[in-house]
Amino acid sequence: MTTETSNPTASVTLKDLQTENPRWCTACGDFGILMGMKRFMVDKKLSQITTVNVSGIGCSGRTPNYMNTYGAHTIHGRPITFATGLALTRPDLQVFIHSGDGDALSIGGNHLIHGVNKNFNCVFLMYDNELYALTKSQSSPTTRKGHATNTQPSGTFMDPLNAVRLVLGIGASFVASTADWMPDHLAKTLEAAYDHKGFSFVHISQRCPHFDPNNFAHKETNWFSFLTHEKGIAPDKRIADKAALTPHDPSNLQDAFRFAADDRRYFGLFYRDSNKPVYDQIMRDMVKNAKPKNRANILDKFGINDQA
Ligand SMILES: Cc1ncc(C[n+]2csc(CCOP(=O)(O)OP(=O)(O)O)c2C)c(N)n1
Ligand code: SF4
Ligand SMILES: [Mg+2]
Repeated sequence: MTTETSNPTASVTLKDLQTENPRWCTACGDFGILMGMKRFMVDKKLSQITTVNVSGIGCSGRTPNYMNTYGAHTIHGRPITFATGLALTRPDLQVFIHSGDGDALSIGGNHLIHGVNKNFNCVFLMYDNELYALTKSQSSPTTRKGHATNTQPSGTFMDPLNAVRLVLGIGASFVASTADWMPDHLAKTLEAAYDHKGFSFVHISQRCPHFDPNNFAHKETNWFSFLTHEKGIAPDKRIADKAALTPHDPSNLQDAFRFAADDRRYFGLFYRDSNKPVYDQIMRDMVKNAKPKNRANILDKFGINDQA
């Protein structure tokens, strides 16, 4: 999401970013994502006054309240609308979108399609706890088959929607995947997403111990692999020696689809295309290059001529 102006202030610290205590359940994965965001901002020396965190609604939607930056907790499924306006009019700002699996793929699915396709400049964090948490455990598009929720108490009967495959199919220019319990990998993923110009889609496996305590065996490493490449994202340093590593060139779209469809989960950079046109840049260039028009009597040509 590289922006057009350089950082105008001195380094930010973790303390500067501190706000009220988050109202999430104990051990919620959202704490890890919040910390990953803060660490990334400190490492990258981002400014509080040019960073905007935008969210929809959900437990995930609370993050902007807990970062001492500018922010907007918007409405369910609509953070992309708000963020598009910011990206169009304020290229000097760093725009981060925080959206849950329900927010991004159910009510906001249509907006996600067009946001990804337009490739406007932002980092999109999809918190995937595989259910609607704030509204107390309903099935979401990513709920795993067989998992019981309040809306499907005898077990969800559909296969989950694969968000990574979906956005690759739409033509995303940047697709990466990480997890809330890997702070080092999460921060590096955000850094790679930020360095990319365009819509950077970051899928985050997120624990919801309150409604789904057995999801994600976060202490084990035998169910996933890190995608590795010199131009990719380095594996999480705390567990790199225990986890499987899979070489993958992030310019190879066909392989990206193959890994996305695999039963095994992969963390790392699936795909990056630095040449895809960026919507807000195109729009700004259009405005800049537009020829001035004489606006006098401009409405007359739309009038109905009674004499004709
Ligand atoms: C227009 C509208 N419809 C429905 C709701 C109720 N609602 C609030 S959050 C939510 C689902 C949130 O799920 P997700 O996006 O996965 O976020 P999580 O809570 O899991 O982080 C729903 C249906 C709402 N607030 N607004
Ligand atoms: S309900 Fe789940 S996602 Fe929401 S705060 Fe609690 S643990 Fe986190
Ligand atoms: Mg959710």
